[in-house]
Amino acid sequence: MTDGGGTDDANGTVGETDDANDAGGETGGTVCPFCAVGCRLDCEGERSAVSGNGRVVGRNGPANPDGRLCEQGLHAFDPLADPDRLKRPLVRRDGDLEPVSWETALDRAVDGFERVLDDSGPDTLAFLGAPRCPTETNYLLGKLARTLGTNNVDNRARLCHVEAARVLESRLGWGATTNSLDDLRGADLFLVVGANPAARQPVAFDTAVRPAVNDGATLVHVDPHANETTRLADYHLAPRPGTDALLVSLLSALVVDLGGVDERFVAERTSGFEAFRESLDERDLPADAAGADVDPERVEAVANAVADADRVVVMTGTGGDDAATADALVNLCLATGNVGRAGTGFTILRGLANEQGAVDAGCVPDRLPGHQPVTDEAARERLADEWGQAVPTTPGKTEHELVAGFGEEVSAALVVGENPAVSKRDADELATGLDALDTLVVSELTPSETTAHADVVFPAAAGVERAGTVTNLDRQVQRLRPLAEPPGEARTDFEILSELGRRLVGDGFDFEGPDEAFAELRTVAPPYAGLSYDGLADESRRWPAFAGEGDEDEASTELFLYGDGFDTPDGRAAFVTVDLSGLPEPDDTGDRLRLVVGDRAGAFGTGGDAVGHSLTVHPADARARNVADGDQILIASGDATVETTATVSDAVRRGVVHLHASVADPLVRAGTGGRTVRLDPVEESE
Ligand SMILES: Nc1nc2c(c(=O)[nH]1)N[C@H]1C(S)=C(S)[C@@H](COP(=O)(O)OP(=O)(O)OC[C@H]3O[C@@H](n4cnc5c(=O)[nH]c(N)nc54)[C@H](O)[C@@H]3O)O[C@H]1N2
Ligand SMILES: Nc1nc2c(c(=O)[nH]1)N[C@H]1C(S)=C(S)[C@@H](COP(=O)(O)OP(=O)(O)OC[C@H]3O[C@@H](n4cnc5c(=O)[nH]c(N)nc54)[C@H](O)[C@@H]3O)O[C@H]1N2
Ligand code: SF4
Ligand SMILES: [Mo]
Repeated sequence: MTDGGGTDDANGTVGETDDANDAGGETGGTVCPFCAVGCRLDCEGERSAVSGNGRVVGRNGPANPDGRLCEQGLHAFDPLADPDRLKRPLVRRDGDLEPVSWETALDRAVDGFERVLDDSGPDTLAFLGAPRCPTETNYLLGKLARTLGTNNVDNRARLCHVEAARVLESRLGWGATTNSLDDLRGADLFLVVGANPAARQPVAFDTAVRPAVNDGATLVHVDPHANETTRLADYHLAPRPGTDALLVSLLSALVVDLGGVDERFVAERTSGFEAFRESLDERDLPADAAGADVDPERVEAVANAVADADRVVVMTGTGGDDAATADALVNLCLATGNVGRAGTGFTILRGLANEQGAVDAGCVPDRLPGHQPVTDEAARERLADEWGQAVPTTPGKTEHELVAGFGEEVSAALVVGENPAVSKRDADELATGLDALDTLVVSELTPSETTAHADVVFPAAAGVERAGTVTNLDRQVQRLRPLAEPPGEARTDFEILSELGRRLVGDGFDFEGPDEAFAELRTVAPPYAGLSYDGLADESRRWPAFAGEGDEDEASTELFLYGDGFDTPDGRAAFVTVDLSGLPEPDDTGDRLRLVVGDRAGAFGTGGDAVGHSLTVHPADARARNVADGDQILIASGDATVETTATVSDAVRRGVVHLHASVADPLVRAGTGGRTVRLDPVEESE
């Protein structure tokens, strides 16, 4: 039973198994460079990716056990034939980027960084990247920042999931998905909040969630906008945007009343339940359902389903990433005993191929490799011993803060595989900030909005042109293999960072290849200590894999975390009182509508994305404004306007309009607080 239409099933996966290629078990070929599912793929048969006549085929891997790929994955070789690929280093001279030798480009980058270091110190440097790049590249980027004296290293892709990760880390132990994709097939109920895995992590959805639902598991989708995931849902709850924490807390209260508490789990594994139960006394079905503007009977039905289910899995995406919602969801998992067991747990639906690995390797301002806090003196000392350099003690700035400080607190930036010029922030202000940097060095595949402002551009190898490891959204560490050579003089980001490190820092950057960097990562990142680069060639593994736990890699074969206890100081997970103070006020928006932005993307830039840029508006809201399906309309918020067409559909809840992220930026920027918009018909021009 779904409310609203959703869109058609266009994002189904494409079966592409090539049995002839199965030699090498589940580690043959390489890993899809696009999303965090981490499907394995290869070049078909004897054909060659290098000469351009190769075709992408799926290979059986841990995340795509039947060799499936989605439409995106089939485009993994697109960069090989991209006429815009950068083939030579570029340096800005008299305003223009000109091709130069590697030596000249490296010298210019190093001079710029050294000048800024001398003039204003290491905390005026920014290092941005690299969630599309292998873990070893991320390790080098973090090491470069820190050995130069700053913790200003971050990537913006992880910021979409930062709150869920932070809540899981502080309450359970690790800022990562608790269970594994294989394990999800045993779930009885999926609670998907603010995400669209059917379209965004399609192979994971089609191999883990869809079969379970077809076998009778219940899918609950919580989203103000019905999407591809809603099509499979048994229940769709479309709350007022931003009220998820209230709705989930209400669910917890109802589940407790229904006797759905796992008393033994609560007694043995958790703390603070009584205070939590008391805090639920404030929940009231009619009032809270009205607050979230959802049908109370449907909420009750969902609560019954959760209370009845033996194994519940929570999944969150970019639309549900706030601390209160994550806290409320963890409380629900804990109360019902749905964590630390097979077929349960909390899945962070991460976006980019190595978003998790970038975090694991320490490409974050407040965590060292292996998720160790920058503020942990012992961890800093262990790292300093290995690196032969002191590690800076103060956490760095986030990417949002660093970009906002371009040209002010930040004077030089090294950007590896990001495009910070395209952002929700004011485009003109950002361009000014980028130009105001003393030195901007960018490693890229193709010219971008960011390279347009760069002083030095390094031509980089693409995803299928390099070796290393990546870690997907269920902590699976997989080996990459180059299927093609980089074009022209392009080099891997790993080689580029090694070279910069040798010149800027000296010792500690003499890596022959990613295998040597992985070996060093193991010694400084405890959850990777039990993995080996060679071992991963035969079999992918999941972290945490600590050293000295019997057989090498033993721990990492586990399908879920926290089976024996939580990684907290007392081994228990604490309930918390959810902070509901930040909920948006009930709508009193007059003729205005609340804007919800969807289809967030790391701009894969491949042909597989069917991008609809129209505004979805509910029939009642459309009628009240005399807007018909297909009409050209002007959406206004503050001084900002966007012109597009209207799609009138009950896929979106009343009072809310839904717009594609790529066109919503000017409105998001202008929107204050509630992000409300006004719709005006566009005057016909003469
Ligand atoms: N084909 C393709 N796949 C991709 C990508 C790509 O570029 N192309 N990019 C990848 C990347 S980088 C990412 S981060 C992921 C993103 O994947 P998702 O996180 O699934 O992103 P969206 O598809 O934008 O879905 C977010 C949902 O949140 C909903 N939402 C908005 N506000 C609220 C709210 O207050 N409450 C609730 N409950 N829901 C809300 C929106 O309506 C929307 O349906 O996709 C990845 N997958
Ligand atoms: N306005 C707006 N902002 C957003 C989003 C949005 O939808 N709209 N989405 C958000 C989300 S979910 C994400 S994940 C982020 C994504 O933000 P970014 O990570 O900045 O992603 P892109 O804009 O795709 O830029 C990535 C660039 O890296 C290059 N590249 C790809 N692979 C490699 C590689 O291996 N090496 C190197 N050196 N370069 C490479 C590509 O050519 C591309 O120009 O943005 C977030 N911000
Ligand atoms: S689901 Fe993700 S990893 Fe798998 S083929 Fe599609 S884009 Fe690539
Ligand atoms: Mo993302």
